[in-house]
Amino acid sequence: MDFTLNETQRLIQQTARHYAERVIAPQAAAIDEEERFPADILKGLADMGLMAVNVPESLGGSQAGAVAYVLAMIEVARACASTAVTMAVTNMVGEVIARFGTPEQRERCCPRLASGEWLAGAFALSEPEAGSDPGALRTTARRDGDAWVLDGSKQWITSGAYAGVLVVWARTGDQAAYPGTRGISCFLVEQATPGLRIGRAEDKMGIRGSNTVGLHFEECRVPETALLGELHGGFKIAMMALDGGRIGISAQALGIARAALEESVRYAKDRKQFGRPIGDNQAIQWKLAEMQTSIDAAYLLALRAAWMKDHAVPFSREAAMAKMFSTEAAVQICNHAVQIHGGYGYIRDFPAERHLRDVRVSMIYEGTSEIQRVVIARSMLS
Ligand code: COS
Repeated sequence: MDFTLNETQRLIQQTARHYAERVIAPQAAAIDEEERFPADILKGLADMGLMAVNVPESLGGSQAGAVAYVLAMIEVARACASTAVTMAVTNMVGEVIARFGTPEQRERCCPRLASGEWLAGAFALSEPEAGSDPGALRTTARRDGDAWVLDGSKQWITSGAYAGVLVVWARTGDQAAYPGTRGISCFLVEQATPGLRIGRAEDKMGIRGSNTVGLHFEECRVPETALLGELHGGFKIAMMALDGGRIGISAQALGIARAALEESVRYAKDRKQFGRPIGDNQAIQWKLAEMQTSIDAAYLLALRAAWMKDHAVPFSREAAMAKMFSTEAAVQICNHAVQIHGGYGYIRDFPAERHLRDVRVSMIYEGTSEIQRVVIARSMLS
């Protein structure tokens, strides 16, 4: 087995690391503190091709593959989790449009997302009553002449207030004729479309620099060309996009965990108690050893899922395994990091507390840990 990165992957990793360390990391605490949407940073990421890593070059993307995307995501998340999730969702949106869009949709949206002309894309699937069960969504789209008219509400939408384009799922077939997940379609709605109202930003525990809002569609008219993919075929598009997205979130969690571990190692060497560095104690050593081992295991799971995606091998189960394991390990690692830092882990002078707040949501969004277990077990039993 060859674990060597190819030249493109190495280049993307180095580019992301350099930018993350030089530009993003120094701002991360302020981004969190001020709940600042990192617009300048996102533009910088776009200039380096990191907002459309898996989008074809012909559409302005980097076409560097899923493994390269994982590597970039780890570096960005290691510096700032808020920036990383914004990057993750935008990459997912660009990819879904590149894959399912008409030539016109691809050419209108992908280059704008890739270049940063549109700072972000948004993925509007969840609703107040439809989170883990998106098949229960209630937003509707009805045909009116040559337009679609959307009505309903979405919730937890990352970058909803800043996205140039929002991918929106709505019910196009009535429940009787199209039960369950069958009558759902997918639409591209651009920012400032009349009838689209952006709700208030959520006051979150972590990733406070990312924007999370509700969306309200009130007689929101979009042209018939806004339909993405096949009529009534939207649910599968969401599932396929989330498969890829879950690899990204597993990498985000890994990046945050890496930062927490590196800071823990540094602190264990510097901090003296009872006349010697706390890292001399086995209690600390064991924690560090377990943290490092979990990170390596999570890294291999994420890379395997990404490699399968790059090689067009079905990867839903592996993406779910990577997300479940990486995010749960990362939460534990960030919790250990706070413990190793003692009282200093609980105050804002050190980043350990931010990592713990930031990482927690990774077990929830893009499919909870419980849903990942459902995906894994179903694939085993089917
Ligand atoms: N790729 C392609 N198609 C898929 C798929 C995937 N990964 N997963 C399911 N499908 C298809 C199924 O094959 C089925 O197709 P048919 O209608 O042709 O049989 C259809 O989609 C419905 O699938 P299923 O019956 O399994 O749907 P369920 O409602 O039972 O939901 C889970 C399945 C739980 C996996 C799904 O609802 C899910 O992922 N939930 C979490 C959603 C989520 O991540 N929310 C976060 C939002 S973004 S922050």
